[in-house]
Amino acid sequence: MTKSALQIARASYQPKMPKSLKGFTKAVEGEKTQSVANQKEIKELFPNTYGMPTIRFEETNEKVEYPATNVGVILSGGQAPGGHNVISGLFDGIKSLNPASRLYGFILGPGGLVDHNYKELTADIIDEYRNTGGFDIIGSGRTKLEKKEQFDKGLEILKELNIKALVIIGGDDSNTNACVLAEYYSSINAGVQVIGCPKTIDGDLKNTMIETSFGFDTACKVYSEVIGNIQRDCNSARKYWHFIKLMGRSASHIALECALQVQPNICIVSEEVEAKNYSLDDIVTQIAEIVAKRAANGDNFGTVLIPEGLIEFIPAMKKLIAELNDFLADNKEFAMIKKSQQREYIISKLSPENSAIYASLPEGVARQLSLDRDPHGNVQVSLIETEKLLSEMVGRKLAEWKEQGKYVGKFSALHHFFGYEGRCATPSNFDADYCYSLGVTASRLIANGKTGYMALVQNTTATADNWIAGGVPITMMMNMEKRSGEMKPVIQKALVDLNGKPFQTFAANRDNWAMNTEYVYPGPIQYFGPTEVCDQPTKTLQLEHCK
Ligand code: FBP
Repeated sequence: MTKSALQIARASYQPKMPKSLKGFTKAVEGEKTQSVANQKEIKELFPNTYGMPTIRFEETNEKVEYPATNVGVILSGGQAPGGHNVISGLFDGIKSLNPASRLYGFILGPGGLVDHNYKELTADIIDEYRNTGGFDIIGSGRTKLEKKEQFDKGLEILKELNIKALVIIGGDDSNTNACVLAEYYSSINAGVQVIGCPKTIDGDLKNTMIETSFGFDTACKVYSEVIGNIQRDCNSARKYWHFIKLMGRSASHIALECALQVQPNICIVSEEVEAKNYSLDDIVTQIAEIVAKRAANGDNFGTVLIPEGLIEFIPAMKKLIAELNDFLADNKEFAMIKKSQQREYIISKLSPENSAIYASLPEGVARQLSLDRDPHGNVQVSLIETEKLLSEMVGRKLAEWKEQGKYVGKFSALHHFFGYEGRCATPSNFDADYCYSLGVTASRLIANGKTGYMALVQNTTATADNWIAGGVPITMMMNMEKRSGEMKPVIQKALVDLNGKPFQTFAANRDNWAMNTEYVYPGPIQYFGPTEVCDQPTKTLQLEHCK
């Protein structure tokens, strides 16, 4: 395989690690834990893995002999930069404790465990993937591990390969499933430990114990580089408004972090939209007002950042989508209606409130809402081109204002969606170091016989030497939520905290950024060079840690 110069140089990068993981370690138990909410229900559902103490690893001079242990690893869900480093850290970690230990990777996600699809990850394979982006070492998948039959089928292959511990690298749902699996294997004395690792570019797997999910750092830096480039182009040509949608599913962490990095003219935060009960028209009016004010200053250009999940957070759109879901699921007649008449048909059938909103939507978006449905009959909101929806509606509003003599300016919009561009990027030094440390930490949790824990690395705004490695019982992060009509135990998702420092900092600056072009151009991620350029964590982490 031909490699780029950066790939070759990166292959020999030695990730920085907490002092406590470099030599011999001992596990120090903290307080016993409770789930964040619904303690009674969670305790009943997880009798074997509930209430365990937190774990912190400390350096020791005492050498302990560890038996050779076979370990399995799974990459679950969407790609996030640094996954390969979790695996290389895990590999080096188990080998450092006993060179006869072996690592097996299950292919294409949790489905690989159920289908007995695996490969042994040997040193030559691991070396090919150190410090690289992507999940291609074993692939990833979104199969949900939730049924007893899947657990039992998985156990067959774990037994056959003599695997004593399984590491599941995933987001909130995958780690919820890891916890259910840990509980089940404990309850039947299967002799298999299960350890989770916090992954997702979305940044929504974080709490009092987990400071950040891996991949968020790199993905945000990649998007910010490109947005910065667009801003420089925008400020050079001074003729376009750029509407930029950013991945992140429900939470707006990515959009907010990018806003803090690049200082755009506008950034919408879904959590604020919901809290303030904004309508689509409120959002459109706010954007149009800024466009008009900038035009009055002669600035017919700007940038708007839009979080992927926005549409679901606009209370009125949520209601419209719910009615459309029910209406289309029960309506046999609809499929018979000619395409050109479907819009009018829907408008005539919806409740007056939703009908008016639907009628106000641009043609393309209205069609997406009525046609693109997932296997459960839901509108696939992620396919809705919110960036086009907003720019079209802003354009219409400005045209009205122009007729009324309230606006004089030119409005020309361009659209972008950044998501996949960042998910497999070469991990930043932060993610390379953080992920490698998470992998080594997972090996230590295994060596100490733990199950139902998530590997954690804290104090991440300090230098890596001073990071703290340990584990948190997954049950501690859980609460009960309604999923597909049923109450289920799940890891609580972290949305943007409107009282938190990152949002507050953005809110304190946004009026200035809207009117005065204060763009920041972060440039590409730097892998080699001074630490203040190469090793900085996200603005979100720095602000949360008050730096
Ligand atoms: P995870 O939550 O599994 O980490 O995935 C994150 C994500 O990148 C979201 O931001 C995005 O909405 C989704 O995956 C896209 O999914 P897919 O890869 O299936 O297109």
